Amino acid sequence: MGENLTRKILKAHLADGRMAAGEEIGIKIDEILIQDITGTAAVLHFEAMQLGRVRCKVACSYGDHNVLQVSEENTEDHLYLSTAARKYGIWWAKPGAGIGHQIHQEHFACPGDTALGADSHTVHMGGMGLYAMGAGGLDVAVAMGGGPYYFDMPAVVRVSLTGALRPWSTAKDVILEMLRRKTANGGFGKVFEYVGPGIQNLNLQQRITICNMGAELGATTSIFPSDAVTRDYMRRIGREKDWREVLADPDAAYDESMELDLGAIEPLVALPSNPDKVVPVSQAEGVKVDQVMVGSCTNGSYTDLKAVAQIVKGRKVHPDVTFFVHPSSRMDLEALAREGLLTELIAAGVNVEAATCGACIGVGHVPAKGMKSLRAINRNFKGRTGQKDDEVYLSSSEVAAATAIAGVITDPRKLGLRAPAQEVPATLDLANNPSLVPPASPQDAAAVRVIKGDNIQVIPLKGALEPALRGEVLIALGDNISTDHIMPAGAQMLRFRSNIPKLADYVFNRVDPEFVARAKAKKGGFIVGGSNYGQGSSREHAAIAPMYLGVVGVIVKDFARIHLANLINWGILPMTFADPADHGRVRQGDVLEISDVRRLVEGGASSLVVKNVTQGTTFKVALSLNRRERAYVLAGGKLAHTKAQPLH
Ligand code: MIC
Ligand code: SF4
Repeated sequence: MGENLTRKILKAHLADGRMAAGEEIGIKIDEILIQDITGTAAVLHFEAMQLGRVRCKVACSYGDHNVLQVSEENTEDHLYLSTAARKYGIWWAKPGAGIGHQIHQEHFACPGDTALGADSHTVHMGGMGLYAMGAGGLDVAVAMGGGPYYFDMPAVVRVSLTGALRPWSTAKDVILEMLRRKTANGGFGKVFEYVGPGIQNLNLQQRITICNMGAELGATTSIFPSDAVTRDYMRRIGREKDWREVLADPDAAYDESMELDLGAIEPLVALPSNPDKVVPVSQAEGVKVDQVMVGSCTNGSYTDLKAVAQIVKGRKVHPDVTFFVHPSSRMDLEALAREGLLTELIAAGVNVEAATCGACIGVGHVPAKGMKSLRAINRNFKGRTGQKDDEVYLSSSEVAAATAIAGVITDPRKLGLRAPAQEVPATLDLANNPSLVPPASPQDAAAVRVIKGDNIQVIPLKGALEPALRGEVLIALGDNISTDHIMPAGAQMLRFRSNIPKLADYVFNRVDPEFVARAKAKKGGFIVGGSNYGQGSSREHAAIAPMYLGVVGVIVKDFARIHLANLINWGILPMTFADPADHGRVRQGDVLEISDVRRLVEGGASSLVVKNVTQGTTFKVALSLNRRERAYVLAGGKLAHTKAQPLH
């Protein structure tokens, strides 16, 4: 039996462990991505390692989320990141260059490499034949220092694509169809490896869109081979020398397989408020919307912008709709402008905004109460726009453009237009990208001063695990709680990403504004949640800030991958209900007690008994920690554990 692509790349990068599904492995990382709202913490961790320069093939820091610098704290973060980048051997993409994933794809990504990013959508790079994952800042810092990245060996799913997309069906609809079939945690512990005759009919950017939004499946990552399509794209952008063929063996073995006929896919829409609430566009047709957006790392590329320009050409945005576009790369916008197509967007009344995450993360275009939005982006978790009662539909850029013209959700097949071709740019002048700044040479680096403003605060640590735990259930939640619910983003909060004591004041702010006061009054306690707890973003702040408020344990039905790793890294005990029915029995305000917990964790216990003191009952929870993770939890987190020794 031959080997699949995932195993081939992992084998070539294996630093520790055995590649059996579910067992922990450590891999060497080639390419690193950090950004301006997780990167300050990652760089602080890296500085604590005192290694001087990064020890990976390439690292780039992207000023992409806070491009508008709406507060001085954001600008201070950029100053810190840019000066640190120069000194430590990291590239710096200036605010306005675009969204990190797209810039990285264009400038640095090399097929066959491993990539790790302090952002969940780093999986984007899978579309170019990289094995790429998102992680918390602490894990990324270790990899920047040359240390292995540890995670559980995933099961590899063969997704066999046949046929070709019909007009008006897009790559976005392919990933929405995956979400419809598999749901938001259907990818847990899995890599989706796309193969089959259909992949020839998807261009590089379409493959990227599919892999990018694989994050919403909870997948470890997704990957396409690097083939003639990849080579053609890399030739166009002037990087053919970085191309290499990376394929699965023809007789490769897989852990699971599934089939998808591209020809059967139709335009789809995800209803509010989770990316897996997918229905055919016909079921949402006619819904009046106030806002339409095209952008994000999923839908902001040249391919999307060009499709939108072709649809709105000669038309006008509906008077009741604000239609805004955030390009994901300034180079892509430039390519569009050179073709004269930018004019079509402007003339139609589309607001062409900075190349940034922008409204995707609640910076700008916050809907008013009662407004509905349709967005060609990747996430519609409730409150993510900055409006706690928002109603966001997700779709392709084509459905979005048609809707912006009509004012109601519209099936673009009814426009009577020819479907726009899905194109990648003919060329990109990457060598002249004015927004990419190289690091100083090792000789010049010594003279570079890292500027750390007042907003860059030392990250607090937790104390060692207590002999026993006792505390109140501070909040009891249902399924699919995202890190956006736990530690919201948006302009108001993002300025405090480098200042945990201030940021912590917003934990669960949009779910329960009383949470922080309660956590402070009770001096911490427990969080109870349902299935897929911590889905979405990689932000380790969703672990650090609750830890700062005294949260000692989280008990849920099951966790999302990156958040689970972050809880362990920051010393919070992650537990799952042995009997999921117990989830419904625990109430906010119940006092829980876990006796002898420290000794049990030290002894490698795989389950614990929790006493519900208020109700006079007990229930069992599972504890799934390996030796390394136990050491972190016992010490009060990974940093606390490694304080006396180098981090890697
Ligand atoms: C997101 O899409 O939620 C973000 C903002 O890009 C996050 C990173 C963060 O919160 O800093 C992610 O996806 O990891
Ligand atoms: Fe930025 Fe949105 Fe992509 Fe996150 S999902 S990296 S906020 S564009």
